[in-house]
Amino acid sequence: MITIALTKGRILAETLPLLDAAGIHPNEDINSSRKLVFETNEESVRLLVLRGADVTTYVRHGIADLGVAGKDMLMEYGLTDIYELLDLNIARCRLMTAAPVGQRRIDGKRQRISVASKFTNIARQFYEEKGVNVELIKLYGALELAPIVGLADEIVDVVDTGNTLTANGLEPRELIAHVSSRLIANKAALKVKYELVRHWSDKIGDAVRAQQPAAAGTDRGR
Ligand code: PRT
Ligand code: MG
Repeated sequence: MITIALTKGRILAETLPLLDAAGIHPNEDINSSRKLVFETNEESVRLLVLRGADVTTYVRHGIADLGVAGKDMLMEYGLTDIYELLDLNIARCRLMTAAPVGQRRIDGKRQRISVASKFTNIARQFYEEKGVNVELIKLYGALELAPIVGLADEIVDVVDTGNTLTANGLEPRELIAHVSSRLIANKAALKVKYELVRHWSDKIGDAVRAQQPAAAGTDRGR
């Protein structure tokens, strides 16, 4: 038996076609169901549908053997007991800093700046490497509000089109990392269930290459 933890939301929408091409078909429509566990046409494959941050936890603890999560989540929560097997080349975006349009950057080397993010580990490391002093404020959503109402000078968030920043009077500043979703595996499962894990990661890898032959491994320029 192999258990695959999927990230719900926009990643799920792009993961299901890959699983389909790999020959994994859930026994019911994941999108219209409120269930969290799904059996599939493959007796040996079961799917869990979770929040991105929880996918890393389930895989780390070996409850799920494989998982699909954004690189942002892997960077934030770390790869302890986890292997990154494949870049699925889906749900691409960028981790960026952002600030109100035209707002002058406070000299963070002299003065502490406040940064709001749900990615506080990533943010801490990024500013630390630049020698900028930050006070980090952990938020769980609607980050774009924080600089407007004076809760923070800057935010660290994932950006796709940038429309959400623009709509809230913000502009992207520094690129922290390019993000796409990854297939991850529990390290112990990779040894104990090597054949099954290898079989399905190969199938999913084939599906990735078939879906995006030209774009694989490259940036779409956004
Ligand atoms: O539910 P949760 O609070 O965790 O996040 P969410 O609802 O914002 O996103 P969700 O659950 O659908 O997917 C989260 C994962 O998708 C992230 O871990 C990323 O790996 C990936 N991803 C890809 C994105 C985006 N693109 C993205 N654009 N996650 C979030 N966004 C947000 C962005 O922060 C902005 O608020 O979507 C909004 C629209 O983006 P723009 O730049 O196109 O306006
Ligand atoms: Mg969501």
